Amino acid sequence: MVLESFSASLRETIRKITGSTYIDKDTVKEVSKDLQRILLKADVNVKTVIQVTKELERRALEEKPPAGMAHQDYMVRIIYEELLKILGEPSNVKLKPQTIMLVGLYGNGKTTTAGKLARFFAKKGLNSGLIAADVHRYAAYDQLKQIASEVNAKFYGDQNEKDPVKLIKRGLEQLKDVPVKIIDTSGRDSMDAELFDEIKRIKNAIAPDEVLMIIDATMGQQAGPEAKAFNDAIGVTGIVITKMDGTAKGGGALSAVAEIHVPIYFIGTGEHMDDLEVFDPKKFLSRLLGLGDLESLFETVQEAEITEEEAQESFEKLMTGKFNLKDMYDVWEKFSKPGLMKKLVDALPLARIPGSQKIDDSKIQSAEDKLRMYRVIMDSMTFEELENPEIINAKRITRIARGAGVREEDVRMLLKEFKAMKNNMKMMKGNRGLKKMLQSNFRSGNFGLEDLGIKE
Ligand SMILES: Nc1nc2c(ncn2[C@@H]2O[C@H](COP(=O)(O)OP(=O)(O)OP(=O)(O)O)[C@@H](O)[C@H]2O)c(=O)[nH]1
Ligand SMILES: [Mg+2]
Repeated sequence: MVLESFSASLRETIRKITGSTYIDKDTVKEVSKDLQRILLKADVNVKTVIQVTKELERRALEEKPPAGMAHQDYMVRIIYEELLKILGEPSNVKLKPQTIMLVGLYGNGKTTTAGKLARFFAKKGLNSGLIAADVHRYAAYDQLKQIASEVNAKFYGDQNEKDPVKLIKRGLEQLKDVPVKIIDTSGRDSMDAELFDEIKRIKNAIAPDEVLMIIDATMGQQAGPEAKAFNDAIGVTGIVITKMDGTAKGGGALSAVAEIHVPIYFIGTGEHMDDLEVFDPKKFLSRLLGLGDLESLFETVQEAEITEEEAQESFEKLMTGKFNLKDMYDVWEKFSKPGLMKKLVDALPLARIPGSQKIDDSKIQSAEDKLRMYRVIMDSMTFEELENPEIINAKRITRIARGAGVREEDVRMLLKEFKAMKNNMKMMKGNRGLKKMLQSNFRSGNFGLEDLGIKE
């Protein structure tokens, strides 16, 4: 994904800051120049780039970091805050029964997004019905029908009906027991009066709860005026920027759209039905900056089907230091899904650690291999051993190693790591304030930069 190279350069800049011994005028200038180059490359408009970097320079030189915060960290925080300003305010669909109308230009991804949204709602326990209201393109009916079956959504369409308003009204009636109704409308080559007339007529007739505009990221800064035109004409409640996976212009589209003050709800990151991400400016940015995003870490854990209760339970066990190998086995089992580790690592606050290396895929691979090996080792332990690892003596180690087909050192390493983890947790236990904060955040899933000391 092109965003990755953007992210890599930003992380490089952050590393430059956290790795420097002190922040002087030269460092500030250099960082500001780096940031200019990175933002321009991401297609953010020149005026915004200059505004951001000027403010960065001013604040970095004039402001004093709050007590206890290193100047380097404060500079990272300023970058974060200034970039956040160009991404707009977070907002999103509500998780309740509703009618959503999708609008946008030809080929921008409306029909695909209809399916992605149905899947998004399904994951939250809400079924969707898709209504094919693109009466102009003959193949549109089949395309949406196929997508609906792929995501297990209900479908309504009528290839003989040429009036979209009549069609939609019948569709809404048919699907009245389905909580979320998503209406796919037709696109045009360019903004024209006919298109606007049609979508205005639909909107007035059915009064949808949400009018989502679907915009292709490859439009870059041009996404701004397009969004403005649609918003002025029919009132847009939220925006989905698609094709963020394939373009260097994503930054241009995001910043230009945010400027017109219509919230960006989602970004599309691929052609598959799962390639839809909730757009949360804070999360998005901390991930780009490599500051770690514990909130999306939490989400990833949830995706791996760990319920909140399970997470809470594991957390409590971890915090009491009373967990045993079996608990660790359960957690690792969930974490050893292919690809999950990479997601987790991407979400962790690694880049903030001065001198830390970017964790590359081969390292992740070897961590995954190691976890897999540990699971094999644990598979050849008895229940008693898993519950009371203290009883594992040299004789037992020999037996376990043989059973798992690994070296005795590997078994010892596993036990050593387990012990270290337990000790760390015990040390944390002594810190009541820290425990309380972590626990309440853990429960609400509400981790943020604040927790990393970036915000006061
Ligand atoms: N890479 C990528 N491709 C996407 C994304 N969203 C949609 N597409 C592709 O873009 C093309 C057009 O998508 P559609 O969903 O048909 O667009 P549309 O707005 O419904 O088009 P019309 O109905 O013709 O106006 C398809 O090939 C999709 O697979 C995305 O987020 N990433
Ligand atoms: Mg379509």
